[in-house]
Amino acid sequence: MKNLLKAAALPALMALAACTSSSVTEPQPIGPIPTAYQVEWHKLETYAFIHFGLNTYADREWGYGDTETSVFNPTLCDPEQWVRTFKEAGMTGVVLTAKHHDGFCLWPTELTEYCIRNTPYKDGKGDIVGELCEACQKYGLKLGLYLSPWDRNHAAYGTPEYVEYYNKQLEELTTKYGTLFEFWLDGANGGDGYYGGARETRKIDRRNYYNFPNIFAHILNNQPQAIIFTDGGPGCRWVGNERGIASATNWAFIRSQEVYPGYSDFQTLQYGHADGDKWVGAECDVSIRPGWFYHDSENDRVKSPEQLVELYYQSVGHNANFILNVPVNKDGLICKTDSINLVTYHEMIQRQLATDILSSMRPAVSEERGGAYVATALTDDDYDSFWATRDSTLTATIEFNFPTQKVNRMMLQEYIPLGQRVKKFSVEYKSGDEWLPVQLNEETTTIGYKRLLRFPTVETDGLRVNILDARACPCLNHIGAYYGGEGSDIVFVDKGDEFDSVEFTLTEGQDRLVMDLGQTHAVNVLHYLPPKDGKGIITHYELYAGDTPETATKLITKGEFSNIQNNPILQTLRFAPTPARVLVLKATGMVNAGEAPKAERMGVEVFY
Ligand code: FUL
Repeated sequence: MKNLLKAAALPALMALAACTSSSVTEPQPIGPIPTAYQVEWHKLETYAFIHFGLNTYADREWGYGDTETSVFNPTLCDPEQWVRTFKEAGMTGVVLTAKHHDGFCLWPTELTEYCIRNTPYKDGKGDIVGELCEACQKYGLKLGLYLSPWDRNHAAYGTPEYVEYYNKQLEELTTKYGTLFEFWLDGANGGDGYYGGARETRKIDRRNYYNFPNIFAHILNNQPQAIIFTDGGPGCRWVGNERGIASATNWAFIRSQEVYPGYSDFQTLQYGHADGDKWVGAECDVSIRPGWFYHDSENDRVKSPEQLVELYYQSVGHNANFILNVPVNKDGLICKTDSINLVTYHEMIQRQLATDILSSMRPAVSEERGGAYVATALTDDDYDSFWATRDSTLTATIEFNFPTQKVNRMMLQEYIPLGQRVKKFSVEYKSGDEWLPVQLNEETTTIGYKRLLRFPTVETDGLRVNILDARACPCLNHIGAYYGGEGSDIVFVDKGDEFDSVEFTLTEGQDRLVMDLGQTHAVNVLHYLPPKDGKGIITHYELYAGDTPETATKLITKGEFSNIQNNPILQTLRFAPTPARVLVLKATGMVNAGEAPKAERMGVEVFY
């Protein structure tokens, strides 16, 4: 009541007398608009990703396709443990790598021998996809599946026969495991692989080889509600990085003719395309550990609850969904640290956004469309009630007055079934008789399904949201404000990696990085952190040892830095102790051919 009186005392902001409901029409949608399935998908907000397979045992990120199936034996495997953890962490679903790039299938299929039937797990009678599906049904989580188009095991990869095989796999996964909320198709294709023993490089035309339109139709025919993830949808899109963050400005649209799996301008996906013609919301993928698969060596590098909180604000808080990977370990379980950090992060978010100061208030608005589109719709709990202005009005002011409170968080939501409209807004708080801007460290442009703002605590009795520009009359269904407590939950996610290194000098050559250690050491580990600006990233290498740069010809090891372009984390090579004064990391493949190799940091560990 108090708020109503205060609002009435502000003539400039007084709501216009409401028209009768019958004369008020619903605002027209402004395209592109989401399908009803996409709207439901946005509401899922956070869910888990699981990478599990032969790589878990072979200690690899990208299997070559030749790892023996006999290594797969998760003796304590318990998909219910995974799902219970996710539920406690507030997640709404889980996406599993039914098949990663190595071609190994976690479900018993007759289509290939390279599958769980030929493993010791449950004497070949296991079915990880089926067991996870049952666990999800038991605990009420949604299931999604990842089926890598690239297959480094299949002999026919690169020919039309493989595409047929891929469609048969799709048919099994989309008919045997109930309702799928999401289907994940990544765009990776590194070329080389085992390919039934051929061990060669196979290049495909990424845009046309798989016939993606046909694959999408196939999935949707069997699972119409499934949101298909690729670089450019059709259901949802990659956010253009594997760090789990969307830009503050984030449109849920893309120029659909331009984006396809393997899209070269992928960095633009973090913003979306303001002039896009299709609704394809962003999904932020990141792993709780540096790699996507489990590695013993990463047990002390699990993201902290504070880091996960930061990612939540930069994904869900930036109009995107948050898919957080939690690798299952060799026993078939989620590790303790991972599950503790997950649940703690969720509790921290819940605490920070526990009490909505504005709940049920009636703000003073510069204009009200009338009918059902009134100011109280901004603070009720009904998703489908929303406030709007008249069609021709593209700016507005929404003012809340309340007894003095501490505030440092806000939530804004647009009613997306009618499109994403707001292009610019600002937030102010009342300080005495003045209105001052809250101090934000990011731009206030788009809102979309959800926008979360964090700012230094203000003690105030008023908050004001100014809609400064919009594509059509603003339609907002929620504004909330919170006091999230004090504390240092704002941390840098990408701190880089720490390691001890022997002193050395580094020289960059045309195709190599030369490390002179000053004296001979028995080296057994080399670290390579790729350059942050993306220029000079090595994808394939040969590592040589010797006494001088000229005589460093003893080959220690060679291989690929898997997935380094999308996930440019510290790469660690372990090998038998090798005496060396000079180490040469020769680039045999680069992200951008022709560039000279560069390193953000390098290091070696020596064996005593
Ligand atoms: C990428 C893959 O190459 C990685 O291995 C991982 O699966 C990630 C989620 O997608 O494209």
